[in-house]
Amino acid sequence: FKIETQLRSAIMNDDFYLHYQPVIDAKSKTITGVEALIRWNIDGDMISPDKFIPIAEKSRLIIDIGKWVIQQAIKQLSLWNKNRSSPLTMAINFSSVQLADEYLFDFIRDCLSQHNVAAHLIEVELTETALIIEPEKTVKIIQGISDLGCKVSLDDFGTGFSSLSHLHSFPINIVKIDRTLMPNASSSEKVKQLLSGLVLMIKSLDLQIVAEGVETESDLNLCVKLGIGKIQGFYFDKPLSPFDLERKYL
Ligand code: G
Ligand code: G
Ligand code: MN
Ligand code: NA
Repeated sequence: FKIETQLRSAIMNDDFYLHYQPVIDAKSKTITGVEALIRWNIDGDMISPDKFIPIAEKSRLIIDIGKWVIQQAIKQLSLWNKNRSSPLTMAINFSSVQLADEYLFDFIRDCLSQHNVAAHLIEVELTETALIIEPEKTVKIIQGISDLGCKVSLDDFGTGFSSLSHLHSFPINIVKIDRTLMPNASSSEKVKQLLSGLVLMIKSLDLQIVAEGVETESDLNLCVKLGIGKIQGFYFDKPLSPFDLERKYL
């Protein structure tokens, strides 16, 4: 399988890189952190992670790719936080396959200590798909991540397998509301009602909320009105190279 072979050599040759999307405080409109998103070019063409991550998962190459992402993101965060009075947070996407790696905790702990980064600044993003595969085992793993001091985010909430039980049966800290729940010009009042109800519910559980896919000023105003704490989306910026993120935000 060609792309699998290419993935293997990309790991060897250090061909991946990370872009970072700013996460913005809804009230102050200042940056509070970033989400790391992997990028890969072959011969100048960008291959979307939506395309290669599933292949990397099937072949378990995602374990090594994931380690590279963790290491790189923590190193970058350490550099950015050197000169800051309020440290940035770093959200990192995790695949369910990575959770099966028994050395994951040790690896994260070693990276944090090597780069002198506080665990509470790291947000491990999991999707609900990851939670439903082996729930009992997954609760223990998430608890382990929590015990390291890292935060746990439930990503893409409101899509696919969304179940409200996930909000209380897993030790999570943050809910990221999927961009499909952000109203756009053509969406009905019902979408806003749904979002509003969802936000109330998540807040009643004392979980932090990040709204994804905020693309317009009206999305932003709605989020502020609903009391959503943090915003991510094209209204502020797409995922940026470290150079561009520094130039625009730091
Ligand atoms: O950045 P972009 O919209 O292209 O990301 C597409 C998808 O790929 C998103 O669902 C995102 O969560 C996933 N993704 C991006 N980077 C990583 C990564 O480092 N690890 C994993 N497991 N998924 C990632
Ligand atoms: O699944 P996950 O939330 O990890 O995916 C994040 C991806 O969503 C990023 O790769 C980014 O390209 C994409 N994204 C971020 N903000 C927006 C937005 O405002 N609109 C749209 N359509 N996509 C976004
Ligand atoms: Mn994510
Ligand atoms: Na998401």
